[in-house]
Amino acid sequence: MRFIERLRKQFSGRSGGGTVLIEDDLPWFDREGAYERIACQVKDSVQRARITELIEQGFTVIERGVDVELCDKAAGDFLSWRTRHKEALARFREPDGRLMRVINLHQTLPILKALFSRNSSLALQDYLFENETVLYTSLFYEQGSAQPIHRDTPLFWTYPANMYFGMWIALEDTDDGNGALTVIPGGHRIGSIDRGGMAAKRFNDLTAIPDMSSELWMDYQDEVVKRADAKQLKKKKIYVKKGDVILWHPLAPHGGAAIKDPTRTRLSMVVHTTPKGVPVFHMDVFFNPSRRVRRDAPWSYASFEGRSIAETGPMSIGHGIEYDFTSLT
Ligand SMILES: O=C(O)CCC(=O)C(=O)O
Ligand SMILES: [Fe+2]
Repeated sequence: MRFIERLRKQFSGRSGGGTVLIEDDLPWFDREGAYERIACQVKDSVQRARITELIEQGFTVIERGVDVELCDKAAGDFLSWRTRHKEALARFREPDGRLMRVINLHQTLPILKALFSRNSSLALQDYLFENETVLYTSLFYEQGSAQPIHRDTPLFWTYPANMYFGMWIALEDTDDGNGALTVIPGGHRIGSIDRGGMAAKRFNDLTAIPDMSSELWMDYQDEVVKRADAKQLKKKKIYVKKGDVILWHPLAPHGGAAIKDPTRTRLSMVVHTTPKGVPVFHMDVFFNPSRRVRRDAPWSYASFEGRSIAETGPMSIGHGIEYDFTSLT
């Protein structure tokens, strides 16, 4: 281990106060007394309605959460980046031609950071997090994801639990042609799932669970969908306009609708937010509830327009594909 890393570890160990277990706590706004507190503290009726929708439905839409001119500028910078790297990007296309989602593109195209820092949904998130909202990671989509319904929690598991929002920003209008974002309203309230028990069916030793296990991912998402079906909850496509922001609850089941017109783009960016200093864990922790973890985030934050952006790594595309992404500037 390099000297500087050793120092950092020692320092964070001291200031972080050792390790903790992640209790399966719901956030304060899902607990008793939340409505009274919100009624008392949030005077703005539009803001209060959004918070109520987020609590009850698992998502809310902030219309014009981002200025449309900024959206056009961000889309323009993405499209010129795509043109600049047309040849290189060809290897990162799915068999149906769609570009794979781009991870942390905001680190290459700074305009994308402004979609976060100038986003009017941040006030609401700061309030619900009871802390400063930070950008943890981002995903940029050229086209609809057509992704099956899922929860993000196995890959965005925080300490304290459920301190995460998905903040989805439309850079174009969405409809059935380009595959709107889909949610299951109420799907965040289907009871707790015995993740440790689920994992024990796949792994004799829970400490052997990797960061990402496709089997466990499927087991968990299948259970989420099964429970939502049992409660007769239905999928709903959320049609939005350029500049609108969809904010989803950490436990909200969501996905991408089928794309009817594969020639269409659906330029959008998802920012995964957390409160500042909160660490985020993956499946090795999510599926092993007795695993102790550090209580503080190991990454540092850069400042951008008065907001904090976690230094969680440079841009990349596709998981586990070896490539020198520094060439795609
Ligand atoms: O944009 C979409 O269609 C889905 C995105 C999503 O599920 C995610 O980024 O977590
Ligand atoms: Fe997701």
